[in-house]
Amino acid sequence: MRTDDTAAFDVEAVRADFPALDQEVNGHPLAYLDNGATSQKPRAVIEALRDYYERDNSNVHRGVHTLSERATAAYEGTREKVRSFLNAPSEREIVFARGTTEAINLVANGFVRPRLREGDEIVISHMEHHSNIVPWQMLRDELGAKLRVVPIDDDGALDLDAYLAMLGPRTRFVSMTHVANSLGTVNPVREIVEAAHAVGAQVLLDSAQAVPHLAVDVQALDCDFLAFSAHKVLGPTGIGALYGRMEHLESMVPWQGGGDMILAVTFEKATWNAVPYRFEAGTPNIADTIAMGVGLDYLREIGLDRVAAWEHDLLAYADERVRAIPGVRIFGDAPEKSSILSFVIEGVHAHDVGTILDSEGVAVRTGHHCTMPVMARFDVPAMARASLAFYNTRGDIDALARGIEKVRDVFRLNR
Ligand code: C6P
Repeated sequence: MRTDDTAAFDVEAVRADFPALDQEVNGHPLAYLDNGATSQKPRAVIEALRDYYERDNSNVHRGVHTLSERATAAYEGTREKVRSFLNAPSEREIVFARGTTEAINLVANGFVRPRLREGDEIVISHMEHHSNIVPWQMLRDELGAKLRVVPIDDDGALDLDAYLAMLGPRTRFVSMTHVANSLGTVNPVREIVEAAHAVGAQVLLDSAQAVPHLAVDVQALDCDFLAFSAHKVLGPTGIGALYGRMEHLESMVPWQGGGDMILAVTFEKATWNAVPYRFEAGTPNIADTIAMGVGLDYLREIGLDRVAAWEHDLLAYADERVRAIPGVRIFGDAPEKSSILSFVIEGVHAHDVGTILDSEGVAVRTGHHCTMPVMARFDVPAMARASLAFYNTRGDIDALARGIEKVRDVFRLNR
């Protein structure tokens, strides 16, 4: 669908672009509220995949034949789309990776590892996804560095004062989530970056949960690196991107060796290709990269301001509906919050909540959401999480609320 800034947001027109939303699950219309795990895909993305395989399928950067040239142009075209989506200065600052996890590991191994000395400190927060904890633990254990963890308060907000107090001459790197996947907290990333720079440290933002919901401008944020996954932002799985400041990328060693990342190879040595190809060893994920660009185009056409406003309203409605149900405890009440409603029903395991909700056609995620330290912080083994997208409606939220009432009925909590 096409919209302009003044047009009202027509959610039904948007929903018509997403074939998977139009189905019944267990005899009920699907209420897909698991967008934090992965978003549904608009028809344009699905068609881009099919078109590529039907017309342009060939390898990139290698052939002089027409198909290869078409594939290369479309593949490299996505680099420009990502650049413009993030407002990066140069498309050479966009590295394709399998997703957020691989992008963080690339920075950990290509940028931080060679600079890390024993006793140096890496700063993360208590609300990180495992993908932004484990790579740093691995470096810490191997190189004798320290991992400092910024605490969060009972609302799930970052303790900014504790963060500022943690920074010092030993701080080598800060890697922080932009939006927390289990709490929805939107972190004050501009302040986080500025304070880290003041002590000479660089910052990576894990924007996996930010990019689908808010406009992200790497120049305004002044971050050094930023990572996201296409599959959370309307695109396919298995592809994502890393933004890295050119001076940092130029200084980085390749992490994986193979085809496409070299200029010349002898048995004595290899010379590296230019940035960003130096970090993209092997035949890349061509079709999914192209489709990622189509997903970003789609989101831009709708407009992230409109997306944010719609989701903000929906989250407030969901919070009000769910909070009113007795025995429900909601986690994450930070002043700045985006699109996530995590909860438990007292006396019921989150997996049972998820199963009963599914029987009502409501898809939520249950478990630790790859944030076990967050579960420990709030002293629960697991949470249920409804995560919203711009194609969700108040009807989806009503279905969620009815489903929670059903859980309470099944467990005889309504008596
Ligand atoms: N969170 C969720 O249900 P990958 O798997 O590489 O695409 O993304 C990892 C990742 C990193 N950071 C954040 C903040 C994330 O939310 C995720 C993925 C999904 O919350 C799947 S565990």
